[in-house]
Amino acid sequence: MPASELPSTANLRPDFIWGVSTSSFQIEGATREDGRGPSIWDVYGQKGEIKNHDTGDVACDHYHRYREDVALMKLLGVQAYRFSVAWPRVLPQGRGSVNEPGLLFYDRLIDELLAAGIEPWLCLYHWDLPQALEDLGGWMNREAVTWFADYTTLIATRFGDRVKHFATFNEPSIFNLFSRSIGKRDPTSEDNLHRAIHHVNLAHGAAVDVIREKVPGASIGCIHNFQPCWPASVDEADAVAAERLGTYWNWAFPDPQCRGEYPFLMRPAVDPHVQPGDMARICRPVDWLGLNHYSPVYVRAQPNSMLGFAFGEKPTGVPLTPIGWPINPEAFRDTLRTVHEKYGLPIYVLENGYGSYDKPDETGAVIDSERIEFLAAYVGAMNSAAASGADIRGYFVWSLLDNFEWESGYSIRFGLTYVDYASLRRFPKTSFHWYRDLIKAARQR
Ligand code: GCO
Repeated sequence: MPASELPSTANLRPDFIWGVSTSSFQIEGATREDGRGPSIWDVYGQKGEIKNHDTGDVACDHYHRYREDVALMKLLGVQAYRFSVAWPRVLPQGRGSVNEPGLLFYDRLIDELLAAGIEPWLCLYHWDLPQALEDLGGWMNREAVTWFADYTTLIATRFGDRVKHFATFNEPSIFNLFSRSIGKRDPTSEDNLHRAIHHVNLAHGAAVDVIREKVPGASIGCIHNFQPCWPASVDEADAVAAERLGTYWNWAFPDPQCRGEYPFLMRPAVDPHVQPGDMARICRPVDWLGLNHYSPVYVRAQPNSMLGFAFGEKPTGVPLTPIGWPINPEAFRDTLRTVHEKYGLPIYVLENGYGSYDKPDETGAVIDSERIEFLAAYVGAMNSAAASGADIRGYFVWSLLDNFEWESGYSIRFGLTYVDYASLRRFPKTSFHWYRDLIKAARQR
């Protein structure tokens, strides 16, 4: 599809929501300002382990530039903005004393969004666990359920008068499967993995109950990364590894949260951590499923590793983004259909985007036609999924801004807006203008 052409959105609901997404650690900076405590990603970055020794200390300086960023969202014409609260900014030790300046930042951000006519979608946890809680075992400690419920009480009580859309977690499967690399700890045992998975599911259920009690009319969900896991070869061992990873990547959280049971494949390993009544504590009624999707995952068997898998080679000829992620809009369409059929809940696509190494041209413009082609193809695929009955209610691009891309630091750019990290100036890319035109056209239908 030529970059300038807009995909069809004819099968999307008239009240479909167009948005953009970010997360606290990836854009805020000000990691040591106004009483914020350290998170596990601050500590990990201070060890120099992240590419180019990058850290989240400054990031996009959103903490000071949030008004400018809300103005960018208004220019885009988005109806909603998904952000996350940095737990250690409001509870520096993760529990106990509250940091008022931290709460005031989110008050200001939420008020600025509402004044701009943009709906705040608040995610409670996007990976920046307070280090003080990690030191007590983090998600491997069942106490984390209480810590998270208390944190949720603080947030729901403070912001529930203005925020009505809450996500408990961002991508619980991803931070459980891969966060073991944080701090380069030796891969922890599979038993610890299943312990953490279960406690995060319990924390989700506890948070849903808190929000239901504190915020009348709240709309609550959890944001999952759903991506098909395919064997990298025809070897049976790779097929087994792909099936195993797919279970943990896609179903280890939505199954207990929405169906009250773990997938069969993981029950022998997780059951030892399940106490009487736990599954009912986890399976609390939610209003929607958040769906993050980028690409299918190719898997190979890796004996003597946690869960026995590794990422496999992509088959030759598979189109890839500059950062090596397969481009497959049909996989996105099929994933939307599968999730709809499996859970029957409204779906909001809360992350979809294109990672690249964008650079300004000699005129200073950032022309990202490949990102436009990617987004057009994926929006078209989403429209097809809706045509076949998937109840899709929103699409949020990842991301508003170039930002801190975890282990890759600032080397990879996902933004509709280019961030010059030296000056912190923002420059809308051509995809920014394209997305603005898409939203305008879709909303005029
Ligand atoms: C994720 C996270 C985001 C990433 C984005 C690009 O899915 O990993 O939610 O924080 O930055 O997906 O990798």
